[in-house]
Amino acid sequence: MPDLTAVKTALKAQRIELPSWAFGNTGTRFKVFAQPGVPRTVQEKIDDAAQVHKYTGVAPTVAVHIPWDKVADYAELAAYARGQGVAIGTVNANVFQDDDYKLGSVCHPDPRVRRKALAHLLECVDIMDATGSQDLKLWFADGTNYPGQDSIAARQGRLAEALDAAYRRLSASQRLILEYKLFEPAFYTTDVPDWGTAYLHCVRLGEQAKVCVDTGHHAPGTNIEFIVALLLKAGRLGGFDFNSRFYADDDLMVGAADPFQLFRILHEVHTAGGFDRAAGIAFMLDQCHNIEPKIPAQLRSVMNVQEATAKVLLIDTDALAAAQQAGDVLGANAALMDAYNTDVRPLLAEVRVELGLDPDPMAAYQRSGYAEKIVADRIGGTPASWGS
Ligand code: RM4
Ligand code: MN
Repeated sequence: MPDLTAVKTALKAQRIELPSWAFGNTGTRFKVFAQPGVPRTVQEKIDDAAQVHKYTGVAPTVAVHIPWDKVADYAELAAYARGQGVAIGTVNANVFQDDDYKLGSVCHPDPRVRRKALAHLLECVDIMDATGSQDLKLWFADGTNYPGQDSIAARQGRLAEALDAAYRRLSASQRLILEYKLFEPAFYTTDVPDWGTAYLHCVRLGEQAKVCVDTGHHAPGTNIEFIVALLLKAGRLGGFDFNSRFYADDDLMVGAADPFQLFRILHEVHTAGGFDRAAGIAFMLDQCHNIEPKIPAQLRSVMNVQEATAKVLLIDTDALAAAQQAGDVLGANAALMDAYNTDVRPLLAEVRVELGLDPDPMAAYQRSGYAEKIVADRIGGTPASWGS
């Protein structure tokens, strides 16, 4: 059986990154439902993220999305975050919300648009230099809607050129994290549709290029843990964008739609030693809270990742290995299911108390009065939303 002290130590050491955009107003293409008390500025997004860290103790970094989180002085923003007890994490480039990008960004047929998109990627590395961020995360909405619309092969060439230039701009401690997504907004072809495409580009680029697995970016029924195991084995898993999906890129709370899938994914991470900080796996949330309150939803999400992690850490790996070696199919399956079926909430409550936190982050946050305070304080201004 795993040593409980070691399990607790691993849970205390876990780090989960929050997305700044989870705190702004979001919705679907049908409607964005505004919520009261939503941040008007990047600083207020950081304030809200800091609340999630305050009550969980494991979420000390906030990913930013540029230009949604554009400011004049990024070193100052990093200092502001430090003042709130958190740090700026991954810098996400955004080359999908400009009229110029109708036919794509770095894969666009017009070299002028490609230059503009690349300039933005390079600007994001400048921002990383100022904030001390390690990761540049690239997701491209590029693709085509109709057969014949553009050359699939030519677009791959243009993509490679832009990635090469962005990669060359990185310093030795920075990484380029390439994210794939099956479809949407393009419907016929997507220029980085799957892990294989992302992996091929990363291998060509070099060791500092890794793949991001966004759990919402696969076809229904895809075995994501298999992809994770392969990428880990190849040393090319940069990290996760965690969320839940029922149908497409739903961006719901991680572990909500299929907590067992999250457990299976994290089991592969554990098997490969990926919970070790040195493995460099980034555990990030990429979610939108359209109808639920945002800070509690982020708390719930962090707790869902912690619960799945705790269950994985409780797997009796010796019994599992012995059963696998002996061809004991049911025994091996039982070793996993025993851990999965354990109620780890009391264990996590203990971990929090040992960290000097409230055992129940959700209740502690609700009691704090912060939710009421931001509704009362944040009057006027423009609430943060997609595109601002
Ligand atoms: C994309 C992708 C990116 C995220 C944007 C908002 O679908 O998941 O990671 O930054 O959405
Ligand atoms: Mn994502």
